[in-house]
Amino acid sequence: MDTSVARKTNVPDFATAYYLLEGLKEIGVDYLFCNFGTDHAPIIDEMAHRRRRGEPMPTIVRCPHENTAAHMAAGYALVTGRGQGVLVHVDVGTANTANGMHNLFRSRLPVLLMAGKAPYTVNDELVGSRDTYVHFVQEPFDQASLVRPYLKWEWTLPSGVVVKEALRRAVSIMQSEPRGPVYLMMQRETLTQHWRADEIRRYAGEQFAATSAGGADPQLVATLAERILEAENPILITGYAGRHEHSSRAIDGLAQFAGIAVYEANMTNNISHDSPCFVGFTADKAVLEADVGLLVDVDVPWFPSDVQPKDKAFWAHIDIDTLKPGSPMWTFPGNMRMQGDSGRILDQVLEALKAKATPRFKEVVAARLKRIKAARDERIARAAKLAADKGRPGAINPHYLAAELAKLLDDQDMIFNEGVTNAPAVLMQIPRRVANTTVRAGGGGLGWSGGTALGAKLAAPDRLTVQICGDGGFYFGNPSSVFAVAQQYKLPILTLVMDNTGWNAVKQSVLRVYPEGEAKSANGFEAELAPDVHFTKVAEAFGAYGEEVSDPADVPAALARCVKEVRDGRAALLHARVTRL
Ligand SMILES: Cc1ncc(C[n+]2csc(CCOP(=O)(O)OP(=O)(O)O)c2C)c(N)n1
Ligand SMILES: [Mg+2]
Repeated sequence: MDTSVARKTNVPDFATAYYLLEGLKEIGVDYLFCNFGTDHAPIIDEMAHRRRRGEPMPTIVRCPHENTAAHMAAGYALVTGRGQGVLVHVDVGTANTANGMHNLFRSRLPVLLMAGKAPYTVNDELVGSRDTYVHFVQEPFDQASLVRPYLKWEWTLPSGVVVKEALRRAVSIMQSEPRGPVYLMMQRETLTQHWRADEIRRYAGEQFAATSAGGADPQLVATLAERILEAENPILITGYAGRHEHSSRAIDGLAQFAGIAVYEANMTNNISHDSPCFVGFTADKAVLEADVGLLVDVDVPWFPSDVQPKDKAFWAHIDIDTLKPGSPMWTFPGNMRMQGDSGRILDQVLEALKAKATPRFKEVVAARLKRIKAARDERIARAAKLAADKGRPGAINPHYLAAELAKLLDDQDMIFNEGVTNAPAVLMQIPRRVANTTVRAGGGGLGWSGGTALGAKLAAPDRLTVQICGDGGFYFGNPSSVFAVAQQYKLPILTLVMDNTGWNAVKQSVLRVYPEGEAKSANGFEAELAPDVHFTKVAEAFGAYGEEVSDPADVPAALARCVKEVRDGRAALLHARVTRL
């Protein structure tokens, strides 16, 4: 409501929530993924107000579950690099985003999480005072503690007069590398406060750039170039450099110039899998032999319980996040650590190397590239052999299933690989040419792939976005909420459920710790879930296309039908009965 008349001034006067919506749009929040409650009454009223006045505000995407909202923001940020808004209900809605905040934080993806707080007035002193039961029970002492381990910044808006300042601060922090979630809480009485438009400070958008990451100290660069010149077995392991196109190009360029074998560790694909230097997803054997190693934007390059690098090896750690301040324990080697933009740093290294390269170095590199090619050929042959076994009826081989899906995908299509124990088959059988098109979560909170595929689809409508999950992951993802959003907002995604009848990862973990234990003797791994379920019905309930496949012979046609449905605009789910746990 415009109360300027009542206050005898020509300057219009609006509620804080009005400026909040305006400010969000100004900082580049085009979408608000929302799950509403009583705390949002002022915001919902101002949405209608701004709409009536024809004024810009973020597009609202209503998500039946917060898990979908949080992960849609993840998918959108993965594609665009831009954090969006997630608006949830006080402490309870925040709690429901905790799994998502964990995943976004560990994936270094930006998001502005916002929640109301229970009103603080109880006697109707102010507009927005407590007026219902839940307002008396939804006020914990420390609401932010529900997600604090996964935040870069948090604040409770103290007054509407600083709402735009608060948003500027939030966006500067979430967009600065390493990116991640920020959290703003707002009480109803603050959101209903009125302020004259000239009391709200305006900002030029361009004055709030994120902090940009730079290159490295030239002396360290020179030392690393020397090491690479002398190396016999240099390797490079990367996890998330491929989120930036220039880093992907820099890795491939350096690797090809210096004959460096490139391995990928979680979370995305970083260089073209057609690159002559790309050799796979497990560096274990190479780590044992490497004399020079580059860890580039990576969280877990190998498992130290499986493999230890040589004592005399030289490791350069080049990362946007060398310190890993979010991890109490991080012990991977670094004879030098260079924090910054990996693409810029690797370009510096390549330049230094080119200046120093001798004819002898070029000969060594040529020989090394031959060895790398042999390792590549061996890996590709192994993958083909694994895919050739189609499995049996009721036990489709995941390698074959994934290889058949690969035939239907374009280079720009995106895979969200939550295959858990079948994730390696997906990686191996679906080689990607474009960086950042096959993604796993940086975190470990299951239930992310559906929402993330939806958010990516919203950001890239021309791409096919594919959710691949296990039967366990399917449940965690609140699939009814995912398919409801797919239907309501016309975001067709492809869901492939690899159903092995339960939690194979749980069974395998017991076997790793107790290879000959009680659980094994009794064949009691507490891992089986309900048998003979029909996940297609969940999709069908929301107008999506669903198919079940259990005979390997039917896989190619079933996949083709599902992909066609999605490309034609309707979400589809293929429930595949794969090798049982
Ligand atoms: C939110 C959450 N709860 C529990 C786990 C522990 N967990 C890790 S893998 C896994 C089993 C997943 O089952 P499924 O998706 O079917 O994959 P499978 O292990 O069968 O390959 C579980 C329960 C987790 N990672 N995240
Ligand atoms: Mg399973």
